[in-house]
Amino acid sequence: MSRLRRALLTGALAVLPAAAVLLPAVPAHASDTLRAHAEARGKFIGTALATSPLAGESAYRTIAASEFNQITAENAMKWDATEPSQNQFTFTAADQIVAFAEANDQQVHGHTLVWHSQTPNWVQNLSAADLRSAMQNHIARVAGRYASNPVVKSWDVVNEVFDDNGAMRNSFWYQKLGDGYIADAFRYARAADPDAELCINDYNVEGVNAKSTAMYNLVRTLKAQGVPIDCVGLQSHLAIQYGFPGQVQENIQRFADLGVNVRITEIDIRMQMPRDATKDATQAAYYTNMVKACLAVARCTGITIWGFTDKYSWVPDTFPGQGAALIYDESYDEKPAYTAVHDALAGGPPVDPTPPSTPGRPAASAITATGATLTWTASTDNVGVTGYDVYRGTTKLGSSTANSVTLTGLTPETAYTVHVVARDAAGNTSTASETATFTTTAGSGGGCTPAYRVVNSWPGGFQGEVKITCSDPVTSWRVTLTYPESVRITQNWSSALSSSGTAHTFSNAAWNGSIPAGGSTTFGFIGSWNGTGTPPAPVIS
Ligand code: 9MR
Repeated sequence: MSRLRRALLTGALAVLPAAAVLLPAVPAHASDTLRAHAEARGKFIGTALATSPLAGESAYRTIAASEFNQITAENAMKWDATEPSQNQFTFTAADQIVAFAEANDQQVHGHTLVWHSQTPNWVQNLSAADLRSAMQNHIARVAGRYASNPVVKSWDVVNEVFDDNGAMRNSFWYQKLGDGYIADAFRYARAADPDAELCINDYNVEGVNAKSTAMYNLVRTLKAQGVPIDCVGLQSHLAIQYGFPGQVQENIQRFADLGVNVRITEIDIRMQMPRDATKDATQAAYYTNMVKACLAVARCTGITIWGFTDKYSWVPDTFPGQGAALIYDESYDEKPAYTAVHDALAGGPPVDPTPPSTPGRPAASAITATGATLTWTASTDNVGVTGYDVYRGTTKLGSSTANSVTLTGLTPETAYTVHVVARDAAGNTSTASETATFTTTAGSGGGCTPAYRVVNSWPGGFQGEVKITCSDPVTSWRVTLTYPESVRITQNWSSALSSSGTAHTFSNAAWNGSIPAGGSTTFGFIGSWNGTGTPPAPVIS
């Protein structure tokens, strides 16, 4: 029986005044609510709220108040709600959400400042210069309104800027302002609310794929440029018929390693209707996986479910025949998905807040044209060090569970300045070690010839391939493809990729460095470019 049902039967809700909109939070120690368990783990568990049931249904309010410690407005803070006509701001609905959160000791995530959807026509019809100043004004007024409100802690500054293949979405923002609108939006948001956590948010970026890699590269670039970005939102609109995304925890961790927080911002997991026990169990397992992936990474701050009851969900309207995506059914009864989220939050050891100590400065030995061994003084940790990562700047060159690693695939006659970071099982990372610099030796021939071809292309993208044939045996190889500025490499295989500006250097993966005399090996990649027809040819070196 649901907690709400029990409360109704025992008359606990009868003491509420009929018109009560705001309920006090349930103290964590007095219940086993989702929020109590999340708080014990140092995470938030949130829900998106719709203003109409919030005003009209006590069951909706009771669960929203008691089970969650974080709130996102499902629609009330979007541009069409807050600035339907230029410079005419309305905050009635947004303020209701914030007031509910204040009354129930919940944090609010603002959603969303700059998006191509739910943005009025008047915005879309502006000239480039007017659009930029309208964006600045909108961010200043909307984020600025809540800047001094302690419950409004974070904002989705830009939403859904990518296509699924990793290219920039060709939205009216991009068409008129180019991709610089993203950095501008973050700078305007920081100016409007210096203390808020500022996020980029998107869907289909939960696992490691072309789109999440494009997002990763953008965040890395923005950080390198000093743009104030603090967080990445993985929406997580999943469907059981499409399978669970691959490498979710690894994906969260790689963003965390860039020095940004990660949040699951809009999770729901839909199915083909009707529900049955098997589908419910699969859905529950997917919820478990997502919650556990977030719990496993210290910088993943929490999980927001996109609503909580199947009575109110965007899914059936958008995907006819699909639904039942949330953790309560239409009668506010808990589903197996509720238990899954609950048990994942409740299970496991408590949060470990302590990172490992700083590793010693690495010492290089066995330096060759393409490799070197690094050794350093081990870190210590209150629970245990689980591994080390070696970086050159922000590029990870290698990982190891011990305090030594052999790097491969390096470039001959090149200076490498490297540092080491230690991590523990909770995903905490140490501060960086002092750097060490070594220079690889000159390479030896091998008589290798790269043969490049485009395997397949489509508007805005192509699949490329390089076959390397060597007359002498080699134990490592590398090929640099220099494309025009418009080309991005979004995915590669059978190779390691290091990009510097327009030069993309592919080197061997761990398993295909050795090519015998007369032998060959092939690697491939996906490129995107903002054109049609024949993809641009690279200069090969
Ligand atoms: O759930 C929202 C729905 O009520 C709106 O009609 C819809 C309009 O585009 O937006 C839904 O929320 C979206 C969110 O703002 C951004 N990510 C995808 C969500 C589901 O479409």
